[in-house]
Amino acid sequence: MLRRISALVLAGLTAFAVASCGSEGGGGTGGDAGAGGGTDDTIVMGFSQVGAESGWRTANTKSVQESAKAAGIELKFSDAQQKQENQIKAIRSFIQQRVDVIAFSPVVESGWDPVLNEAKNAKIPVILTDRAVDSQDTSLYKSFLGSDFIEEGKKAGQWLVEEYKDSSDTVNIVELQGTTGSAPANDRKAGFAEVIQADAKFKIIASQTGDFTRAKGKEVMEAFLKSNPDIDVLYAHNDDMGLGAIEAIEGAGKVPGKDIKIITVDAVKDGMQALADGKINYIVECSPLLGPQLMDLAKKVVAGEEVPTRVVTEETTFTQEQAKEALPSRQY
Ligand code: GYE
Repeated sequence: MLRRISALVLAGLTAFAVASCGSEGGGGTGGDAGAGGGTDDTIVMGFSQVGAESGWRTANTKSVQESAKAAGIELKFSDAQQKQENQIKAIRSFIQQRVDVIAFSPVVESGWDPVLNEAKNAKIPVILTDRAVDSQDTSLYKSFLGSDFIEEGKKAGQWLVEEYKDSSDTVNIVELQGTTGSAPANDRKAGFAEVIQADAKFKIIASQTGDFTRAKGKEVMEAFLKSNPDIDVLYAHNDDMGLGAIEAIEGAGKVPGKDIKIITVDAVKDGMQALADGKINYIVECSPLLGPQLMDLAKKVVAGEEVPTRVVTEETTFTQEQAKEALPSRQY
């Protein structure tokens, strides 16, 4: 009798395991077969991207799409156009389709617990890519792959401290923040502030969001220039806003890189070109090439292997001279 029961249990378990392996078996019970797409052993990943706001984002999307292909992972890609509600919808739809793994780059940090709990209840693992969430419950995701944005902000501040080390004059700084509530905007601001506050000569006289876009960077910089005649430094949370601001500065008859020194983050090609041309003074690198590492993590997570809860991207910084050297071989 006992034997019969264990045989039955075993058979049941095997059937469950087989179902779980395939793309349709991400943990749901029954339902619309084939919705997950792909053949039985193909991993299906639902990926919710922030949008297409910057050169960084374009390079990141390309990296994710190309790496999925190379890894034989079927990618369901969704563009949220910088809106959290679109990302929540996309994630719900991935859950409904019972994909094997969900990866997403959260546009803002807060407000994810309900939908992440839905994924957890459906037993679909989640990998945070590029940006973090502020959930206290770390069981809601398997891993967070991306940069240390606080560190990036600190590097920007350290360059400034060094640049003005021989002067005691006030340094008037304007700041173009990234998307309000996003991890890179919060952390790049905090890291920078932490370093410069050690010296009272550094003053942030204006700080506003430019939404990580060129157009908004230009618009906000125009307003900054109108209300502040004496700007020494611009700190922009990404290259694109810095590039937009350069147009505003030139439009106001000033010389970017000289009259107003500029620090940005990302190091995408257009930013590096402006750095090499002397219009930007310093760039803190933030790598968008997260695709290969993401696919590795996804394979492990789907196979039930342990993965590190945090994977930090390696990054450097560029001066104008270093940009000239690096430009010819820059991938993005
Ligand atoms: O710096 C910016 C993009 O989240 C690191 O988002 C990313 C940031 C990047 O729009 O250009």
